[in-house]
Amino acid sequence: MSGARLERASPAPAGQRAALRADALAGLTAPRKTLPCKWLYDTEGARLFEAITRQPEYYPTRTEVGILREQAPAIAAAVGPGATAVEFGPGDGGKAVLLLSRLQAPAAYVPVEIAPEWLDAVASRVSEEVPGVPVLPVVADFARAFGLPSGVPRERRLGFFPGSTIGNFEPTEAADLLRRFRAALGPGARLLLGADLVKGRAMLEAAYDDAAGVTAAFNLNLLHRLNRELEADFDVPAFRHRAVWNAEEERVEMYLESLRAQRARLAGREIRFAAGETIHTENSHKYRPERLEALADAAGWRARAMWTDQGRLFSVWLLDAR
Ligand code: AVJ
Repeated sequence: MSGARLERASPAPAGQRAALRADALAGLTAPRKTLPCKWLYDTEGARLFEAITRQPEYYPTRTEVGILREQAPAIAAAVGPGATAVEFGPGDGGKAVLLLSRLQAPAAYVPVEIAPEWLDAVASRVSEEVPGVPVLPVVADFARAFGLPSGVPRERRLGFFPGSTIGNFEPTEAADLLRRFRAALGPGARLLLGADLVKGRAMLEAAYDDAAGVTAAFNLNLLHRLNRELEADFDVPAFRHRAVWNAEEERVEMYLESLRAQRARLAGREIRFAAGETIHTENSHKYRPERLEALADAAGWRARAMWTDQGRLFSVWLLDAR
């Protein structure tokens, strides 16, 4: 497969650390403190996120997997034979295995992932569990403009973006992202997209603040990460996790709240907190079906089908490039 490359795993790249430092300094010296949610996912963060998906309150993962299983015949019929599945951010490859094993004679699987060591693991897992489907891994940051290598078949491309990862993006950024997927996949492509749906506050806030404290640990790990990687000295137990449903913006917002007035050192700077002051660490946007359709439309896609669960908690969409 010409063009696709599989790089070797590299430990904590220096460029990453510089980017983390720059983001942390900018975000923590702003009047309203904030940190980009992508930094939640170091090795420990990825492990904690995996644990979140097994919490009883966190309905999205099991609901989406249930939809993909139960609607597999309808999805496979709508997609048709010979698809090349291009997954943006494949995680552990579990959903790819589920999809590929249900599609009719998929032509290839193309995981697109920024971290080469993850990509390696996903490629091995999928090759092993879905033998006979060629795996063409691509190292790329799908959050920026990217192209697919020439070795990826052009016919019947099916983008795959499950997990409601779309929810991490502001609506205008989400539209940009869907537009980039369309550009990378080319004319005639389809996109299978998972999006979490708007629902009542209690269920949403519980999903992002589970009783076992796993989401709290996931959020607080960001401060541990700053301590580990930037030699900062945050007193982590002096912060607490908060999850709030913002009904106006239709998103769950995650914060780290300072329990008292305190200061921390970070990259030669002093960061001060008032008691009750917060760091905004993540947004998880939820969609109403009509808003998702409008978003897709604005980005050059037309909704062809939508599948949901009995409780209408989560949605899986098949979009056609317009
Ligand atoms: C990985 C972005 C889909 O928003 O539900 C879960 C991340 N954060 N619990 C989500 C997350 C806290 C998750 N996504």
